[in-house]
Amino acid sequence: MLTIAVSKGRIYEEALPFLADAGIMPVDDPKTCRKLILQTTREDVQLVIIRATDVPTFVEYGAADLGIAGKDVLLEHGAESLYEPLDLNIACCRLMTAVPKDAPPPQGRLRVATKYVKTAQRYFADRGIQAEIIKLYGSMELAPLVGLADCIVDLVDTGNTLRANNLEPRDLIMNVSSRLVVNKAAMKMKNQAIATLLEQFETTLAQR
Ligand code: PRT
Ligand code: MG
Repeated sequence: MLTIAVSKGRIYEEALPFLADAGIMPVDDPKTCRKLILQTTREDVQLVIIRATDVPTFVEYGAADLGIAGKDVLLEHGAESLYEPLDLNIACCRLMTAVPKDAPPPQGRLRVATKYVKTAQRYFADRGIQAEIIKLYGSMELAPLVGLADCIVDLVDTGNTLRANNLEPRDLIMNVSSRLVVNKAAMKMKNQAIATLLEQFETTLAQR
């Protein structure tokens, strides 16, 4: 049995065609069904539906053999313990700093609100910028508007969320896409099955 960890938000939608091309169609729709383990049209493959940020953890511990996760999540988690054989080039966006429009340069130590604490710490430290990182779990855009932070580090796609909150993107930290990750032990123990799946995913990628 192969277990694949996916989150049910935007990555799931874009991952479905890859899975389908490998003959993997979930029997239930995670949007309407509350099951967390989904059987698929392939008897030897099941999906586990989890939070995007939990995907590296499940795969690292071998609770899932494979997973699909954003590079943002992998970098923040520290994914040295995982193989990352494929860039699926889906759920693409940018991790950026953003600031209020027309804000004066902040005085003293920069306050940064983000859920990407480690990534932000590393980014500012590499540039020799003294930054106080304030961990938030959501609605980062609000922080500069209410004086909690001078800037935010968050994902940007269309830029609509920033615009709607009178913020503007400043510096690109990295381009983000979703990656296929594989548990290291599973790569050895289930090599045949995983190699076949990787080939199928590669074919799908090449056809795009
Ligand atoms: O469970 P949880 O809420 O933590 O995760 P989720 O349900 O959001 O997970 P899911 O499956 O949707 O996947 C999240 C992953 O999608 C991220 O880790 C990224 O790798 C990827 N992704 C791609 C994005 C975006 N684009 C994106 N635009 N994740 C979030 N956003 C948010 C962003 O945080 C901001 O609030 O969309 C807003 C910005 O979008 P624009 O278009 O207004 O710029
Ligand atoms: Mg979400």
